[in-house]
Amino acid sequence: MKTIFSELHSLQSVETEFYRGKWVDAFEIPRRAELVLAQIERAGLGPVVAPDSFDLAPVLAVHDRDFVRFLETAWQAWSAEVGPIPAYPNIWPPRRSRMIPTRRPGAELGRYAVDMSSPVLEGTWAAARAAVDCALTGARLIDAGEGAAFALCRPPGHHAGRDYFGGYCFLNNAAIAAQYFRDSGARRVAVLDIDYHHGNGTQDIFYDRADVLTVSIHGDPVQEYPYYIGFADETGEGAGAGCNLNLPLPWGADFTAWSAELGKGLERIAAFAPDRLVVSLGVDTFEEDPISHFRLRSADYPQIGRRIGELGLPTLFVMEGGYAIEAIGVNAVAVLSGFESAGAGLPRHLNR
Ligand code: SP5
Ligand code: ZN
Repeated sequence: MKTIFSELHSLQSVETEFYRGKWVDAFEIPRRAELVLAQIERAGLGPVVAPDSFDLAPVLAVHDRDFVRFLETAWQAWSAEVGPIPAYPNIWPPRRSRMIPTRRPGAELGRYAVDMSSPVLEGTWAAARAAVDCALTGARLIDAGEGAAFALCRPPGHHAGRDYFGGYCFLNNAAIAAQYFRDSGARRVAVLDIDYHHGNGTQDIFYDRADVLTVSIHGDPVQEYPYYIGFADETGEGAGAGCNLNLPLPWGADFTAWSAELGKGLERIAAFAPDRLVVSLGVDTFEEDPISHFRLRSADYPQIGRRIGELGLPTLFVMEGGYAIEAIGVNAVAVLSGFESAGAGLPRHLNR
C-alpha cells in the first residue's frame, strides 16, 4: 500500500514535556515518524508519496470555526505578547463559565487546551495542516480505487475534539478523513481506534451520528489518559445511540485480553457494514511503551493487521501514538503488512 508522508511534521518539535512537576524528555518527537518511514522503506511496504494540499473545508466539517481560527492564529498572538517561546496554557475555564472571548492569548490557550502536553509553536499550524493533508490524500487514494493507504500523520490527532486540543493532538486527522469519506459518497464509515489511549476526540466528534461508527480499545479511563471519557457505557446519543463502542481494559492487559476486545470491535464493525474503514493506528499498546501499560509484543501486530484485513473493507490507516522509539517502526509496519497478508488492500479492480 502507499504511504502518505510530509516532512513538515518536524515543525512540531519540543525537547521536553511537563510531567509530575518536572520537565522530562518529550515522548512525541519527530524521530517517531522518521523511524516508521525508515521501516516502511526497509520492509518494502510500497511507495511513499507527498500529500496533496487541501483547503480548510474538510477541517471545518469536523472542528468548530472559532477553534480552527484560534489554532491558525495562536502562535502569532502569543509570540507578539510573550515572545518566541512555546505556548503552554496555565489556566483553564471553570465549569459554567460564560466563555466570553478575551484579548489575552494565554487565556484563549486555556479555553481550547485540555492539558499541557501540546504546546503551540511557530510551526504547529503548518505541521497539523500537513498531517491532515496526509490523511485526506490517503482518503482520496482510496476513493480513487486503492484498497488501502497509510497516512503517516504527525502530530497525531485522535485526542482533538470539535473544539479542543491536547494529548499531543491538534486536528483530528482520522475524523477529518472519515467525514471526507462521507462527503465523497460513502454512506457509512467506521473508525477503529487501536491506540492505547481512548480516542476521545473522535468519539466527541461523531457521538450523535448514526452514519459514523466509532470503536475504541484502550486503557480504562479510571486509571488512564484521557480520563473522564472512554467508559464502556458511553454508547452514543440521539441519532448516534448505539454507534459508539468503548472497550476499556485495565493496566497489564496482554494480547489474549486485548484480542478478545478486538473481536468484539470487529464484529460490531462488520454488522454496521460500512463502505469505508479508518483505523487510528497507535502502537503504544506495546509492552515496552514508556507511557503505557498494556503488554502486546511485536509478534502480535501482524495478527492485528490480518484480522482487520479480513473485514475486506477499503481501509485508511492513520498514525496516532507509539513511544517505544526502537520498536515503533517494526510494530506499525507489522500491522500494515499483516493487513496485506489477509489479501486485503489490493486495488479494488484487482480484488473483485
Ligand atoms: C496520541 C497519544 O498517544 N497521545 C497520548 C497522550 C498521553 N498523555 C499523557 C502522557 C503522560 C506521560 N506520562 C509520562 C510517564 C513517564 N514515566
Ligand atoms: Zn496513545
